[in-house]
Amino acid sequence: MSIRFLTAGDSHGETLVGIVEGLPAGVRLSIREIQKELSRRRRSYGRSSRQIIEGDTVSIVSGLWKGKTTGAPVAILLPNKGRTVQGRKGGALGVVPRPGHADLAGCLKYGHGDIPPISERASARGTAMRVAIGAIAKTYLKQFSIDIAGHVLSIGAVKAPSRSGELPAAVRRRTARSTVFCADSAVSKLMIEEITTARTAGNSVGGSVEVLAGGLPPGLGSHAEWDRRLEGLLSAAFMTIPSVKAVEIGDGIESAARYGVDAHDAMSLVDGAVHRDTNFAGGIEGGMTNGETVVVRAFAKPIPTARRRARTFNMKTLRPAQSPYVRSDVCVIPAVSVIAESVMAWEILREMLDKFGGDNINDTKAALDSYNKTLAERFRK
Ligand code: EPS
Repeated sequence: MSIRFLTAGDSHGETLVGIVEGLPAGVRLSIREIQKELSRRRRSYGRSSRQIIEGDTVSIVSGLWKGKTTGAPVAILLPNKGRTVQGRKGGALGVVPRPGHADLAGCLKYGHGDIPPISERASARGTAMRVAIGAIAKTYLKQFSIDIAGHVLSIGAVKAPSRSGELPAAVRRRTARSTVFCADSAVSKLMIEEITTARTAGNSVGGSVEVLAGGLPPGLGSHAEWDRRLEGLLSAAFMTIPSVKAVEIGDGIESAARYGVDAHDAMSLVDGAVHRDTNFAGGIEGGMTNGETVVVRAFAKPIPTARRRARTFNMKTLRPAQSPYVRSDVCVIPAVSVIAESVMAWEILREMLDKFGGDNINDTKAALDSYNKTLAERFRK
């Protein structure tokens, strides 16, 4: 079966819950590794005081035997410490819909008079569980020597260069030194200034991230049916990250302005292996990985909550109102880079398991080894 996951939980409710089904048995999961990823998501310049309150202490309550996966569903708990916020109980937050949030559309769709039943679930707090599940996916991908790294490409008007030609491990080393997860130290400083400027103005700021997945075998995804094309699956998944409004695969945007042959990655055979000088395609051709690094960029709007209020109305009095404010992040783009890594890890793991199968991880590895052997012989004289 294909892997799948479900999440439940509210921003200020008792706990976030995750259930992952279909993972092959025999892989050791480390709470420490999951915890590390959760703290990367939480700790970057520009986050709100809520992130100091949250410790993100994760536990796995089923699906493991002696620390290794059993093949049964893995259930994850991530309790919230920041359980109270004005508005969960009532007040302006309860009846004044904030532009840019799910508040208005959700209340209209589900027929609620109060906003919290919508805003609590729509909250980006839910991305903590996506990152916990992504950490599990990364642990599986390590078994296949697949590595994923994200970095911040831009914050507001400040831009860093793409790292699409580099190995994920090199990008990870560089971003680890930056409080905004930018791989370029000079640009990193400018990004910090950009966030400080937005904060001083009582505003928020958006930006973009780039995620690289290296070590992928060719042939993940398929050209055979529209809904199996990997570009589509990845774009859809990246677009589910809160605030993300656009996705680019490889040099998609620049390619639109190039002429035919110049927009594609010429190939040659070097000692029986396919070699390319460029990777405009972002590692995907015809809906399938081609063996090059997969490159996805995601563009996120500034988060809608800020000290500077927006014009809206009160759903009870029907009078004009200012959007309510308690606290907020100024910039979540570094966190988006971590969430985006998790999204990429999950999508790639699902494709790997769809192609290579296996109820035990050793079955999956054996199928991958056999495929790799066939490929290695393919263009040998
Ligand atoms: C969020 C509002 C804020 C964010 C939250 C997402 O929470 P609060 O209302 O408690 O200040 O901090 O994000 C997280 C808690 C998180 O862990 O990312 C929202 O409305 O989406």
